Amino acid sequence: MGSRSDWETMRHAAETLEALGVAHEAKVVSAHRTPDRLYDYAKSAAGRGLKVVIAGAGGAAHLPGMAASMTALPVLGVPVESKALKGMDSLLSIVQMPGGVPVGTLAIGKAGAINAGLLAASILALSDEALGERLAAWRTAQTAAVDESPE
Ligand code: RP5
Repeated sequence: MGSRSDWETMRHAAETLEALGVAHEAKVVSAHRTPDRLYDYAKSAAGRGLKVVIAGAGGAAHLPGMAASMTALPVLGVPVESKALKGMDSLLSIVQMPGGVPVGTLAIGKAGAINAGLLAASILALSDEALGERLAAWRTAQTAAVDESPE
């Protein structure tokens, strides 16, 4: 994520991965304040054994796109809700990538962070049967938890 201030949103991605038993790490890597850290992180990600990158940032949210420009791993972008523009700035910064450098962009805020975790797990489950079963169980539990009655 681009800042420690993004953790309140991005922790939902981490918690989702935790619930599914997916190994992960969480780092602050700013495209603007720590460009060298971003370069090192993106360039070394695949070699360190990472399989998917979830990049959350707000405002002029260049982190996901810049990460995607430096790794062939799938990059999932989470637009963090900004104070000034409610995350519309983050969303548009992340989603409007030029053809050739994809970022899979999720919803603004908590829902996007949760879904980034789920989508990362789905990608990993393509080659991990046990994870696929955990993901299916997670979805079944979610369905069972939805009451039909509103009261
Ligand atoms: C972005 O600027 C970060 O991703 C964060 O969402 C936003 C504000 O950062 P702070 O000023 O709170 O560190 O780079």
